Amino acid sequence: MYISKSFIPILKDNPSEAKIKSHQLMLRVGMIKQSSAGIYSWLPLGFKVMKKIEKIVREEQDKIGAQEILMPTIQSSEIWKESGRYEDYGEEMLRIKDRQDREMLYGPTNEELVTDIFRSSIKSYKSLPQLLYHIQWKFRDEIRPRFGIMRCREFYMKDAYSFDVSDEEANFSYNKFFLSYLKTFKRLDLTAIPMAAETGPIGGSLSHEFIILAETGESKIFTDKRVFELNTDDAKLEKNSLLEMRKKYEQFYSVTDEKFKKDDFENNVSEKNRLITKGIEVGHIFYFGDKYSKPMGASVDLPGGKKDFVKMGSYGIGVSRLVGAIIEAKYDEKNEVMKWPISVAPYDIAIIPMINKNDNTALDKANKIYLEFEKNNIDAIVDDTDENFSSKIKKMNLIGAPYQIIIGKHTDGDLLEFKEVGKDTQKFKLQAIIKIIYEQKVKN
Ligand code: P5A
Repeated sequence: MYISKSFIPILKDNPSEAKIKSHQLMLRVGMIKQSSAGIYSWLPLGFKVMKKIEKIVREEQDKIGAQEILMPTIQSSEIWKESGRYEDYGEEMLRIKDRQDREMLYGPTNEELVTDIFRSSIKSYKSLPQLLYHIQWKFRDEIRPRFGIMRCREFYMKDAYSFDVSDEEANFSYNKFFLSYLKTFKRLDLTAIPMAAETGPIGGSLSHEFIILAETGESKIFTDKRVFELNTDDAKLEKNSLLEMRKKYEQFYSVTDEKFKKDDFENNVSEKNRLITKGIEVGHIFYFGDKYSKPMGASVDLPGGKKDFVKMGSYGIGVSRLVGAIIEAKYDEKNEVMKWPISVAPYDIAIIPMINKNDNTALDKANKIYLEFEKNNIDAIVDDTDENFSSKIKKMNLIGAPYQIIIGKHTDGDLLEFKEVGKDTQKFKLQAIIKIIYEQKVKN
């Protein structure tokens, strides 16, 4: 992409309405545009990042055997009346009437709809487990939408649902999602900690929020620092291995403030390991047994001839919120430098030629490099405008490609000035640069 042809409407200064750095950066580089309170359009740069996040989320769902479907955004109130949540959900639900005067709603979540799909087709324990997911817009009429796409009214969520024959099997499904969440967030270069949490309007007896640390986060958390040293490297997709993984995480006290008990915290965590801070909830998983399957009559035949209601869980990831969460984690607001993880970067590398009037040498060189990158599936952005060098650097620092090539006075022969954002400039030949970027991309 060439800057002169792009739709990347960059602002000179931080917009005053933005209170946190992700909201500032997203408006500043034109990733999003507000269309009404808590409702946003996604412009090319923002949309590119969100689509890359979505792809990683999808790949990790597929790896645990979840099957992708797509349910509509508009739902009928009937199924919500069956589950009993139509009244309970309150003002956050956007209720709509169609021309026949039928009560409809814009889905805030899909437990009812997916249970209806399940019950119409699956009748036997032999077809279990079923893990279904979709990635779809949701609407919640939040009382105070704020922080841009972090807490908005219309947002993009991956929501998955599991159906099992028993509590034990359902626990296995729950643990598969637990693992897949840790792997997903790791690929996004985030450290997300699973924390025991309240279940709220979704309901159920067991729940974990996945939280990344950030001063601007809305969740207060109490945790044992040692939980940050854990990883999932030895976890396999089998019952015992996943139980071990859950145990490993649950041995360390980690809760959100709704679950916080001072005595438990102080008795379980030595003073030097205590961490009380704030974080952003990027995912939330729930186990609620037959809370929906029972009132909605979703049962299966069991081996002995009896029937039972299926045991269900649901599993959410805030795909659009993650764009903001990554910025909160990676943006150096003081120096105005963003560095996207290569796995989701809108561009892999920025090419910054210093263009002098009546001399196209630098731009010609930039074009050649661009074509070479294109051949190697490296997505570059070139600043082909005639702005001065320092404003070009500023702009590219905000856009946040993790690598930069500068073509200027010091570019001699085949050696290019190459830099990984945040590190020193080095001189490399183009083929060496391609190799470095290629290897980083493959790793992710
Ligand atoms: C789980 C999947 C649910 O809705 N039902 C289906 C369950 N969980 S949740 O915790 O309420 O939401 C899941 C994730 O969605 C993101 N999220 C939001 N993102 C932006 N703006 C909002 N207003 C918003 N509300 C929820 C969060 O990342 C949350 O973890």
